[in-house]
Amino acid sequence: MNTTEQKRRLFEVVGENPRAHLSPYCWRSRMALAHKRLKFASTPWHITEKQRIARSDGVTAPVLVDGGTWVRDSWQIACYLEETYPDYPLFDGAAGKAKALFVNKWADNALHPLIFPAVIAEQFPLTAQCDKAYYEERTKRKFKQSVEEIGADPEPARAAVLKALGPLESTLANVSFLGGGAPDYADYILFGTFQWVRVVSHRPFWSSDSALHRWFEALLDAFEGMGRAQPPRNEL
Ligand SMILES: N[C@@H](CCC(=O)N[C@@H](CS)C(=O)NCC(=O)O)C(=O)O
Repeated sequence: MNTTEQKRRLFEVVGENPRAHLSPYCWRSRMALAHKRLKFASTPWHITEKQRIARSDGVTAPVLVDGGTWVRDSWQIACYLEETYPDYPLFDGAAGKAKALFVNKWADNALHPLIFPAVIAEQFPLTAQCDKAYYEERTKRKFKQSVEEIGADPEPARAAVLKALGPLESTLANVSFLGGGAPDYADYILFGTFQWVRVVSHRPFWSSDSALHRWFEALLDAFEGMGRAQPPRNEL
């Protein structure tokens, strides 16, 4: 590990298998750093290890440590990187940033709550042993149902996800990326979402002739195949 990598670290959630990078938010930051051509060391983190990220003033990953600066939350990390390292912009100016913010909120507040019940039964076995009780307790508190109850019948949730993805599919049938001819941060936000699905679930939400498939495969290949180097569910 060289000095730059030691100084720049990204705390990323991993499962029991440390090769299981299963957080959609951490993938956003990973792609943003790669887009900026910034080297970093990945610091595997379990969601109960709150003490290790206490300096971030929060309890969630991703957390970026850049020299002496600690930044938490994937959106804040993207904004920090854009301001601190203006080369290779993540957003096309203020308009691009506004578009990405909408995509960020759509993913977090509309799409992820639909995907969660569709994949949780396959995801939970990958969860780190030390996180399992916390994860179950937090799920119960948040959704008033156990992991088992939520995951019992994924089919209605899958149908809801497919419906929600309609506008994204028809958009990508007309453009290469949400960034236009090349990906920008809006693409990385949604790449994070579907990389999460690829890591935790055996079942993709699209067929191989869809625009979403073409777009996702291109992003898996980006940055010398950084995303593709992540083993999918059936290899974990
Ligand atoms: N808004 C945050 C969400 C991050 C988040 O929820 N991360 C999860 C991992 S996927 C986490 O660290 N959870 C720990 C907990 O809920 O205690 C972001 O975009 O970074």
